This record gives sequence, structure tokens and C-alpha cells, in this order.
Amino acid sequence: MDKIPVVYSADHKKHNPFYLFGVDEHPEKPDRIENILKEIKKLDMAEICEPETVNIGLIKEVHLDGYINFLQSLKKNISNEYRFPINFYHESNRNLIGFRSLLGRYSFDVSTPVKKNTFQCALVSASVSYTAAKLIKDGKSVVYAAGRPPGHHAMKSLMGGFCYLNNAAIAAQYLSKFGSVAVLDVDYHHGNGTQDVFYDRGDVLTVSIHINPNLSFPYYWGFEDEIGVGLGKGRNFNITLDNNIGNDIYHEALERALNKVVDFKPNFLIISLGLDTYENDSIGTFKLTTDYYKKMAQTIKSLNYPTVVIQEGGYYDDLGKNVVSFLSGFCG
Ligand code: Q9C
Ligand code: ZN
Repeated sequence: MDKIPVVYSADHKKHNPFYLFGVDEHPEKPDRIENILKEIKKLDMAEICEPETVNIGLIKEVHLDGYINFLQSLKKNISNEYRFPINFYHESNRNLIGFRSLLGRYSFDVSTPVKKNTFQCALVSASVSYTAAKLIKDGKSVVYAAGRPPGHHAMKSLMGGFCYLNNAAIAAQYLSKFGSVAVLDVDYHHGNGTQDVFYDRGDVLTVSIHINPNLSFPYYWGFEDEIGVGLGKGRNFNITLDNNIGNDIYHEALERALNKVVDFKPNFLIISLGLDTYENDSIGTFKLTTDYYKKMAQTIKSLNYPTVVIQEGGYYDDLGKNVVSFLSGFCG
């Protein structure tokens, strides 16, 4: 068995957000990826590789120009102190130019602040995921993208849920030039950004298993009647679950999700790997166990698709052990 390439850059540490109402610690912190790297390095099964920077052109195939231009403008317009949106109006057709108006136009929550280097940090995470996709295109069978900030909540022109650029969508858009792509999102939360990017497209299937949005973030997306439009109709599936469910109910949902993937006959599979489904996660309510992540991965591996695994959520100090359990399901 070849070693699993793990794409990683230490530059993720430059992104260190806090919460607007500074009571709780922001859960999306640099230690997450450092703990993952530490656990992966203990094993022989992985080899660490540096990312290659993704082109802005590919990013603009996923996100709208105005949104990317705004993120790029942060470098010259604001300091290295985090700023938060306060006013929101997403339907404005005006040519907005003020920093505050644009920040509200391009955000859907207040958990996703921006500072001078935010675009550069998000670009590193997107590059980690793009590089993983490129290794798959070049013939690897499984590659893990160990990046942060996460991406699956980032929509065509909205940041939110700790996400700025949609890393999984950028990987999927890249691979879609070489064949059909399925994205399976197993984060605790709905992958609303990935759904948004491919909602009207027939060449990329999106399937997400998540907490019922009536009960949790992202609240406004992720219902089961969201099945796609136009060429994308029947190519988006949402499977919603209750609070506190465990391995068995989750596994039934996984099998339903994988049936949709198999029916689609993709050339490539992307897994948005949120590990906030874990029993000790600080945000999620599901009760999945460390051992279950190995079974989840074995079930996915049995389908034999070249697979990009992209890190999304997971908010606890020993996140790395669950990444290792998951990746071990792809070994042997
Ligand atoms: N007090 C991901 O897992 N709301 N994002 C948190 C907690 C936002 C989660 C509120 C949750 C976003 C990638
Ligand atoms: Zn999540």
C-alpha cells in the first residue's frame, strides 16, 4: 500500500479568528490542524506535501467576481484586526463601494470575521485542496487535504460558518474538467456552499448528511426538498438527522447517500470530512465514535473511486485521532 499524500501548509496559523461577543473562544483555531498533523506524523501511512497555489481564474469559476475582488481588497483596505459585519442586505443591486456595506453584502453570519490577510489565508486552504485534487487527477487513489479555514459553507458570493473560499467546490470544479464528480459532505452541518455552487449543474453531484437545519446552523439551507434546478435537478440530495443520533442511524444515512453516488457513476469522489459528528464535539450533538470513522472510510473506499478527502469542521482538542481513524480505513 502506497503512503497517503497529506497536503499541508503551516501558513494556516496566520488565521486565528475570535468571536464578536468575546465570551466563548472561537472554535475554528490553528490547534485543530496542528493536532491532526501531530497524529498523522506518528504513523507511517502518510507523506506530507506542500500545496501549489491555485489560480484566481479557477476560484472565479466557483465564486462571483465581486466577492473575490472584495476579499482581495482587504489587503489594502483594512488592518490586521478582525472586522465583523453588522448590517446585512443581500439583495442590493447597487454598485456598493463602502467597506461596511460590502462586508454585510458578502456575509451571512457574524462568526466569520475578516482582516488584512484573510484572503491570503483562505487561498492557502484552497491551494491545499486544489493540490490534493491535482494529485488525484494524476493518478493517486486517495489524498487528504489538511487545510483550514474550512470551506463548505462558503457560497458563490457569501462567507459564513467559518468559511471564506469553498475548498471542496474548487477541487470539484478542477476535477470536473477531467470527468464527472460527486461531493459527499459528512460534516455535522449542511454543506450549503457546495450545494449553492453546483445547484444548477448536472456534471457535479452534491450529497450532504447533516443535522436538520430547523435545529442548527446553517438554518436556511439543507432541507430534503432541495434537489437542484435545471440540469442540476436530481443532482443534489440532503439527508437530515435528529439531535443525538449514533453510529447505527448514521450508517443507514451513509448507505443511502452512497447509493445516490453510485447511481451517478462519478469518475471522482470528494469527501467534505467534517468531524464535528464526534460524540465529544463542542458544537455538534451526534454521537459518532472514533472507531466508526474507520468503518465510514472503509465503506466509502469499497466503492473504489479516486477520492479527495478535504478537512471541514471538528471542534475538540484531539481531532487528530479521528482523522487517523478515518484514513486508516483507506489503508490495506
Ligand atoms: N456557538 C463548520 O463546521 N455557528 N462550521 C456556531 C456556536 C457556526 C460550523 C455557533 C457553526 C459553523 C465548518
Ligand atoms: Zn460543521
